[in-house]
Amino acid sequence: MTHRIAIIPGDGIGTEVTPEGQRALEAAARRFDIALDFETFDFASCDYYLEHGRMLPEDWRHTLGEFDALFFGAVGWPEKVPDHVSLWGSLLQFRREFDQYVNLRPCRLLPGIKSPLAGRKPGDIDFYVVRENTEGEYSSVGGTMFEGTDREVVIQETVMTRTGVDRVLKYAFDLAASRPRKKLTSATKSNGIAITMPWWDKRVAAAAEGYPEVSVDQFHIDILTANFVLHPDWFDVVVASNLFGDILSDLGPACTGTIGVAPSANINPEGRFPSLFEPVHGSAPDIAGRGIANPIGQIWSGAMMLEHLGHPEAGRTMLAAIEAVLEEGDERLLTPDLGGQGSTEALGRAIAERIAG
Ligand code: GGG
Repeated sequence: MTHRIAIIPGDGIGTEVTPEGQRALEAAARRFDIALDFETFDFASCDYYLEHGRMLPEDWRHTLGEFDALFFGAVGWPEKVPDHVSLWGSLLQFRREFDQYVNLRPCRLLPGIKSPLAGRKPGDIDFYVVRENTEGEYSSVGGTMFEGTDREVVIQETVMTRTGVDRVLKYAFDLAASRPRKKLTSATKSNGIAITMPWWDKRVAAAAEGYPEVSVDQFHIDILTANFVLHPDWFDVVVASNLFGDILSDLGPACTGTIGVAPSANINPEGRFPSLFEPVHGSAPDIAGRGIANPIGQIWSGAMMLEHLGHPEAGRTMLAAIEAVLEEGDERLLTPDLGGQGSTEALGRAIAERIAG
């Protein structure tokens, strides 16, 4: 069976790291005899917007819906297109229309990387952020009145549905139950956000009844961010609303040395639509075009994609190759965020060679 993969590089360093992700995937495919068929698209980028007046072609749902998975780079270049236009016009459309309601973001201190948190070593930081990915604070419900006057009013509603929240909680509890520590932490703010968040807490408590083996705690988001920095070893699976999950899944990888290595999977667990795999980092226009972006987040996202497509050994091999190259610590290969002088391509090639075996 051939897996059809749509590659959507997007903007900035997305166009530099996706080829390295593809190189690594091709190496894994050769080694494990997996048939992958790639097609690359130029839409979901600000340059496409400047040419066409929109981020996506009209028939994008049909075009991308035919693929088994989407391999995405990054979106956003605020000097070309306002960020909310580029994000809402592309990535958020994919997540919503393809019902990718779980955003799974591993946060792990890899060997060879120095955590900015004193004394932490690999094994000390190893948890998942499970981010609700289709509703919550990322809502298009709201509006503006009296725009540009002293009476200007701006409203944006948070939208939480029982279906939407319960299904992501189920995913997070299932994940926690499958892990040795069996621990789930919920991100809340029910003291200040006094309608949606107490309700979120109630849905967590209701879901917990089905998982007596999972120990559950919760923190308000403010102290939770502090605890990510002070006690990252406390966490196993952290479940959060869309906005809280977005913040936590940048902070978590920052605690592991660099956001450049962090992967993510935007999953439609039922498999009705293609899932999307992308690094957590954005398009980084400040370093785009210099060939120094870290490709590991993209390559690790490729490993998650192969696991999702039913090839766990290939995924594990890709991650082991990343770890081996990091552990060797050759500064000529490591990108500047890892303390080296290497390039995106040099690091990508080194990892692909390891994957090839
Ligand atoms: N590869 C991730 C990416 O392009 N991120 C851009 C961004 O701003 N994302 C916000 C989000 O994930 O909600």
